[in-house]
Amino acid sequence: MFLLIGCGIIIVVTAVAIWRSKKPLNQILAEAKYELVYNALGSRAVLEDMVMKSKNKTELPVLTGKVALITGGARGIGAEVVQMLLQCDVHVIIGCRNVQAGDQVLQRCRDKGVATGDISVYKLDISHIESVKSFAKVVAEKHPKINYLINNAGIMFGPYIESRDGFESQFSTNYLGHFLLTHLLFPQICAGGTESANSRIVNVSSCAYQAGKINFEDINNRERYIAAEAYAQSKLAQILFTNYVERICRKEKFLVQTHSVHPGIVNTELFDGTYLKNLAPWMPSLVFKTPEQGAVPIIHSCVSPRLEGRGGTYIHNCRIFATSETAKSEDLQEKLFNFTKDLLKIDNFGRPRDNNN
Ligand SMILES: NC(=O)c1ccc[n+]([C@@H]2O[C@H](COP(=O)([O-])OP(=O)(O)OC[C@H]3O[C@@H](n4cnc5c(N)ncnc54)[C@H](OP(=O)(O)O)[C@@H]3O)[C@@H](O)[C@H]2O)c1
Ligand SMILES: *[C@@H]1O[C@H](CO)[C@@H](O)[C@H](O)[C@H]1NC(C)=O
Ligand SMILES: *[C@@H]1O[C@H](CO)[C@@H](O)[C@H](O)[C@H]1NC(C)=O
Ligand SMILES: CC(=O)N[C@H]1CO[C@H](CO)[C@@H](O)[C@@H]1O
Repeated sequence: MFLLIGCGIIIVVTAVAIWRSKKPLNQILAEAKYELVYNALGSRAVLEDMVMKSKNKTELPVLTGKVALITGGARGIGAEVVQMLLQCDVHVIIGCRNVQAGDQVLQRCRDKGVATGDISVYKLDISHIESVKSFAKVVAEKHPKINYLINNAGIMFGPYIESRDGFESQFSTNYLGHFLLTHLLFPQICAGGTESANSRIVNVSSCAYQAGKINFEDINNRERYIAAEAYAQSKLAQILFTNYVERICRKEKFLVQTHSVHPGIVNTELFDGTYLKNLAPWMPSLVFKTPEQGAVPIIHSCVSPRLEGRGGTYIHNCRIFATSETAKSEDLQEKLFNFTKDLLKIDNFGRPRDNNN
């Protein structure tokens, strides 16, 4: 029954997507392929979310004195993550474009009766290199120790736009900016780890990574831009990088571990403007997770004692899931790492000099 409805929706959405785009045939075919793969991945993930509903659980321990940093914490899944961290009595640093919106998150939590925890909000445009640098500088000055870094800010699809630094917007927002932020705050993250509790870097990725490949020849995908392809690339890049950083941490014995998380298919503004939401606006609220449910696996990745010492893993519905061979390829991880260091002109990953590069 579900399968039938699922297939029906996939076909209709794909057909409309093709019909809407008045583009050359090979582009249409490539886009159709992506639409199909995406909708199949998405439907499977929705089903998994339903089947694994009871697994979507996390403890909310008391973590007084711990510090968390989240990008994009002012709305969507991020805002729910902030609330749960406050419930754990964590000090939460929010990096977001609209500082006022960040402050309002605290107010809303207080109104709901969450009396613990505290928030510091600083301005951050993660797609802009200068903004990431000045944000990291302020944070490093004020917070010598960070226990949890949650790389959450993200965008999906949209037309081809380049960031101010000349990178395709999904690549620069979902991946590059977080690479730089992780690099710049690495000393503070290392300082947060202890023998009994590693600091954790949690990357909010997506099951869409499975459709991704890294196009080193044209990293912006400018030659042939397919929004879904670029999103998948950015999410695959995150996972490759998470796994690479885990290897660095184990090799250098840093008290840090890393996780990639797929939050689930979650009803947020991320889907605004997609064919699915235009066609069947009632669908997401019916079958997708709520933002609160999407926050659960992210919190789990930050605080679960069961994950201690089990870094480099991909978490889905609070379970460790195997990733694709592509994501596991150490060669590809290193190639992308080298490539990104060159793009950002970083020659000393994790050891920033005077917090500038
Ligand atoms: N929803 C899903 O089904 C789903 C599935 C898999 C993965 N994810 C991932 O989950 C994460 C959160 O998504 P969401 O569903 O909560 O989306 P959302 O409701 O659209 O929220 C996105 C967040 O990212 C922030 N952001 C976007 N661009 C930014 C920039 N340049 N600088 C700073 N912040 C920026 C936004 O802040 P502003 O208020 O400033 O725009 C907002 O807080 C994303 O990484 C997404 O890829 C979501
Ligand atoms: C998380 O992903 C970003 C890219 O999105 C990367 O720069 C960062 O280093 C990753 N964190 C870890 C621990 O790998
Ligand atoms: C990455 O760079 C290092 C140092 O420059 C080099 O030794 C290594 O071979 C490079 N790896 C790949 C896969 O290109
Ligand atoms: C569907 C489901 O079980 N959702 C739950 C996920 O976990 C959060 C927090 O533990 C609950 O509030 C949800 O109801």
